[in-house]
Amino acid sequence: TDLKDFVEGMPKAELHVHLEGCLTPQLAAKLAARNKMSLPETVTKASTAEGFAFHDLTSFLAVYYPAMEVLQTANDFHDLAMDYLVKAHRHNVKHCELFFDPQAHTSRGIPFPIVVMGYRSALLQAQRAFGISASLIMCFLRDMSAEFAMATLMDALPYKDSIIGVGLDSDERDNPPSKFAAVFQRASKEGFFLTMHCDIDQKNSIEHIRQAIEEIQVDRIDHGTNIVEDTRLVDIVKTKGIGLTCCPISNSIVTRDFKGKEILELLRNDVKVTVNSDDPAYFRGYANENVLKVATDTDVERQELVQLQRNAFNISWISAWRRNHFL
Ligand code: ES4
Ligand code: ZN
Repeated sequence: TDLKDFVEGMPKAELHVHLEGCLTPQLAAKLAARNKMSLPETVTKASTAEGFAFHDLTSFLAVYYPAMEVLQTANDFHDLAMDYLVKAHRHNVKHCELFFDPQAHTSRGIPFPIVVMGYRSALLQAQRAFGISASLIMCFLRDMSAEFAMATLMDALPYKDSIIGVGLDSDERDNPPSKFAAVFQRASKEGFFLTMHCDIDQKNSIEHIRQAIEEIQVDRIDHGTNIVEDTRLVDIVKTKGIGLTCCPISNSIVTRDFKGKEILELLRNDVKVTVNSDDPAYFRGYANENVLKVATDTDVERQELVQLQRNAFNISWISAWRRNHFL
């Protein structure tokens, strides 16, 4: 078969997608109208028919957070999640674990339960309608305080039925994993799986990866491809079965390198690397486009494309509920 058909036909799992990164210009306009708001000028300016357009992390974040203003009601969060889940289903995604940023909403006055209940109802509806399995991973904003993160963790305790893990995102510079050691220790004690973004801060990325593995004891690392520079850390992730959730199209824009070489090197070294879409409305690529980028821009073999999806199902938290999660 044609490579594109092969990629589209593969059953897939996505473990690194931000729900707020699924807000398309079209949906933002619809929600703004419904809530009788006007879109911020930065958001309108970055809108194109294919999605939002920008060229680096700073210009991305300058659109990403202001665009979230249109998310006001539980119904808005529901529609955002459903918009992604319908597309994911069309891309043959069978299972997804979706990041969300509650602090980006609670900090502007939206109550935590509104956010989670809206997302949760979409996940349950999609599960009934087309059998896709989906759960939530709550990310803490690393450029905010550890105290705010801890308070947000407390808010999440009644929602363990849909929130299976916690993560860490936003601006990595000067915000190392160690800043949140106590928060992640408590989250682990509560039965949440642990993951963290480690990549964007090139300067300290190896040290951040080391902290995530040795001090936080994460179950996965988001991005993390810079680990290829450190054979000791590569050996540890192999031994512990720690998976990496890589995002080629996102990296090609934010770091100007899609990391295909690193993804392939790690894959061939039996590290559990996976391919994901990160912020598909902003980077303009859902599951198929991201896998296809690796398929066409590297010398990866078809069996290896299958292995990337095997890795994703293997490192997913699909059935491995932690024993103390509901205690
Ligand atoms: C993100 Cl590309 C990127 N970097 C940091 N934080 C994020 N949250 C959503 N997308
Ligand atoms: Zn991400």
